[in-house]
Amino acid sequence: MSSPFAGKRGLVLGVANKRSIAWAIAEELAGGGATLAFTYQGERIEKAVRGLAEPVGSPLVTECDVRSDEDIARAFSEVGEVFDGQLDLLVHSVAFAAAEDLEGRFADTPRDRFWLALDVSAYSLVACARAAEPLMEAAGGGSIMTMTYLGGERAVPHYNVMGVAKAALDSCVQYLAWDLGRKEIRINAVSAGPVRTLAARSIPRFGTMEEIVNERAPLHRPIAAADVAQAAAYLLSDASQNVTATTLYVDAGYHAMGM
Ligand code: NAD
Ligand code: 0WE
Repeated sequence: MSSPFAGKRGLVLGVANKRSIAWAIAEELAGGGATLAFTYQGERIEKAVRGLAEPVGSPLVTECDVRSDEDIARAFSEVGEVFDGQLDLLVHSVAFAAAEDLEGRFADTPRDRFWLALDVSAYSLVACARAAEPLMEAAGGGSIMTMTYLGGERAVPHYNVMGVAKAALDSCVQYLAWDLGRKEIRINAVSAGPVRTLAARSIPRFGTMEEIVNERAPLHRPIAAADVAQAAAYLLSDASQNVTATTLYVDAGYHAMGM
């Protein structure tokens, strides 16, 4: 099984740089023989994403701000063009909350920034799944995965509005699984422990959080993006053909602990 993704066509949302979880997943898929299109948010990171996508032979790198219905429609139409109207795999690895809402009190989150976090981090999955649906149906089915975090199920200090967004995202996975199941489209989530990405490094006290997990998780070790990528690859591959609407934890077992 050296080429589990041979002949598969995928779209990856959420690469910002080489440390992005989305990039680790892309490397795993491309290594398994998949052909991948990429979207990026904003000109600031375009060069980095093009630089990563080119060596893996990507036929498409295009801008997509997930807050924009027009961007999503254009990006998926371009994907349809390069992949003959078909798509097998979709990786959604996108989240955003205003930095000031990831410190201080959740109770102080203003209305506009509450909706911003839910728009980018949860609704975007619904919009992208809907846009992928006809392409995956044409391919005879497909597999979608997204990235979630324990902070959507329990209160993790400072995760705040992102936790509420992940709770919504987790629920979206379940409702989308029901809608898309009849079309042989599966959708699942990977719940990762703290991974040192760009988004993570800018979070105050991220180091302390990693230490807590290393001390309390059954496996007492940190999580690498590559570990997450292998779990994602399983959920995207035919090896998980009867698995949908689930969450796979890649957190060294931390989620099972009560203290
Ligand atoms: P990252 O910063 O590399 O990835 C986040 C991505 O979201 C970036 O590529 C960014 O461009 C994109 N994004 C933000 N706003 C967007 C918008 N409006 N339109 C389009 N794209 C937008 O960080 P990451 O840690 O790789 O995060 C990827 C996913 O993994 C997120 O859903 C995050 O919540 C989740 N996650 C991360 C960790 C962790 O510890 N790093 C743990 C569990 C889950
Ligand atoms: O989902 C995440 C982080 C996502 C994220 C990160 C940022 C940093 C930069 C969303 N929005 C932003 N906005 C920015 O301006 N994780 C699971 C990693 C994470 O973030 C935390 C965590 C963990 C774990 C924030 C507080 C507490 C724990």
